[in-house]
This record gives sequence, structure tokens and C-alpha cells, in this order.
Amino acid sequence: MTTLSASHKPETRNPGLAPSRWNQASARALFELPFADLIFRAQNIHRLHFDANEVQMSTLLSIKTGGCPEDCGYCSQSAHFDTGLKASKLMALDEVKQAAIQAKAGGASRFCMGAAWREPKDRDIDVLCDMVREVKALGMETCMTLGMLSAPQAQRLAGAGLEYYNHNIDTGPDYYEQIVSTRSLQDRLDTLGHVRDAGMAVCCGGIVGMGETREDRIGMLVTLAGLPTPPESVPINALMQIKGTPLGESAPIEGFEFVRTIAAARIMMPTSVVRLSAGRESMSEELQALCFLAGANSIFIGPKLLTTANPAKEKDDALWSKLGIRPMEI
Ligand code: SAM
Ligand code: DTB
Ligand code: SF4
Repeated sequence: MTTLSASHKPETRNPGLAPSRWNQASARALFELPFADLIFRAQNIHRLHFDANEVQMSTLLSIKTGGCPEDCGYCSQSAHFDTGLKASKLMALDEVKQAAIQAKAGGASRFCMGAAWREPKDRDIDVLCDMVREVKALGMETCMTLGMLSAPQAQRLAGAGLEYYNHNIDTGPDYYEQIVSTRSLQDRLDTLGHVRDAGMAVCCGGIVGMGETREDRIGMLVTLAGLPTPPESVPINALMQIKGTPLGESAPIEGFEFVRTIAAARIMMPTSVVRLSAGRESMSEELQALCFLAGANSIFIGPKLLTTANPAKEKDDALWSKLGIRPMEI
């Protein structure tokens, strides 16, 4: 059984929630509802807590690409697999600032900086803090995803004003070891505890379409909803199949099952923002609309995720206009 460290103090941005009542059986019952009943429940809960036509929009930047020592079986950036990706060093501060200016002009309210590290080195933290300060000075929210963090590293980043930290559990506990061997689920939960203790908001979710069963998807959501404080932001990624990785030939997840996963996340974590994350590039407009109906209210915008493609601005803007979707203000 994986647990958060005893020192973990729930933080207050998603406060006052009773211990999760969700377990494998109660969450499975959601997945087994007739589709219309599931969506109706998700919509009702969504509208209690959010404006149903508002979507939070973030843009990603890979500030350090490739050459990662971890062996996450889905990832283009792992040094364990030959994916043809060119590795690069940590980006310079000004390059990051220019990318953030562009992201803001493109309509993003949050800028998420990702690094292909097992964990940052202590000597990198000062420049990472400078990046946070530069992006905040533009009036954007900041998010980073840098791998595992020690408690002092989390505190230094929070001290610079970092608002969100993304660190995913990726899949359910029973399937986890099929996907990653170089760090454990408990390692990830420890990092999430350090992020909370430092007062940052948690962005934590996972990936579907990695050959997992529905039970594994349920296990992932039960784990997320059962954290002492559920994540403020829950990214649900559809696997981007990367040639050269062990999961490069995985069959895509069936559309309705993806929508059911989003709806269950919405119902199980009612006050969290649920992000329709990787995978929009290959989804139809209608499938994306079903995801928004199921309670997704956050996305990545901009032509690129970290190393893979995301829909072009013109295509996205046309969809927002057809659906009457507005960006969520910060
Ligand atoms: N290295 C850091 C880490 O693993 O925490 C940060 C970057 S990592 C790329 C961020 C997250 O992106 C992963 O935890 C995973 O959930 C998601 N991700 C990575 N590759 C993906 C892929 N091919 N398809 C879908 N999601 C992916
Ligand atoms: C998350 O859950 N999804 C984003 C963000 N957090 C860092 C990353 C998606 C990466 C998709 C594959 C790629 O572009 O390399
Ligand atoms: Fe490294 Fe993160 Fe990719 Fe895993 S997901 S291989 S930790 S960059």
C-alpha cells in the first residue's frame, strides 16, 4: 500500500473535503452507468462548481529536452529508447521569457515549463526560480514539471512564486510497474507531499491508452481522489504513441472509454480542474466536445506539447467559436 509521508500537511486551495468516499467498487459503478446517465451526473457536478463554458488554457514549453535517465515506457525523452529525439541543455532565461510572451499572445493564462530530468540538481534551482519570476512578471500563472523534488527544492521554487507543480502518477497502482521501473509510485507520492508542504497547488493525473485495463484506470482515479487533498488540476492524457518506445504501437483508447474516464474524474474530484491533456491533435471536434460535456475544463493550447504536436491555433479558435467556449480568467 502506498502512502503519503507522515509529514504531509494538506494545503488549502482545495480545502475542506471529507476523506474520499471513492473506492474501486464505487468508482467502477460510475464507469458502468449508461453513457447518458454518466454525462448527466458529470454535467450537474460540473455546473455546481464551474462555469460550464469556461476552459482554462495553458501552454507548455520543454525547457530541457531528452536524454532522461528514467525509463517511462511512453516517453520520447527517455535515454533508454531510440526515438530519434535530439537532446538539448537547459534553455536560457531569455529564450524562456520570449516563449512565454508568445504563449500569452496566443491566449494562454498559464505557462508550464517541463524538463526531462529524474530530478533537478540543486545548482539549477536558482535559474529555475528566475524563470518563474520572469513568467510571473508577464502576468501569467506558472507551472513546472521537473521530475522528483526534495522538500528544500520545493520550498525554493514556491518561494520564487511557483504556483503549480505537475507530477503525474501515470496509471493505476497495479499497472504502474509495467510502465516505469526507475522510480516508484511511492517516490512520486513523496514529491507530491513536498509540493503540498511548500504551499504549491498540485497538478497530478495520468495517461490512458497504455494497454491498461478499465480496472487500472479506475485505480488511477481512486488514488488521485484519495490523496489527502485531491490535486487542484488533473491532467488526463491520451497516450501519444512514440515510435521506438515500448508503447509505440499501443492501440488508441476507444473514444467513449476516454470520455467515461474524464466524466469519472469530474465526479470523483468535483472541485478540481480536469485537463483534456495530450491527444487532442488526433481527436475529432465531436470527441473533444464530449470531453467538455463530461466535465473537462482545461487544455493545452499552442502548436506543441513538449515534443509532440497539438492542434493549430486557427483550428482551436474555430472549435471554441462553434462550442461557445471562453478562456477561464485568472
Ligand atoms: N520528467 C518530468 C516527469 O516525468 O515528471 C516532467 C516531464 S514528463 C514528460 C510529464 C508527463 O507527461 C508525464 O508524467 C506523462 O504523464 C506525460 N507524458 C509524457 N509522455 C507522454 C506521451 N507520450 N503521451 C501522453 N502523455 C505523456
Ligand atoms: C501532462 O500531464 N501532460 C503534459 C504536461 N503534463 C507536462 C505533457 C504531455 C506530453 C506529451 C508528449 C510529448 O509532447 O512529449
Ligand atoms: Fe523522463 Fe519525465 Fe519522460 Fe519519464 S516522463 S522519461 S521522467 S522526461
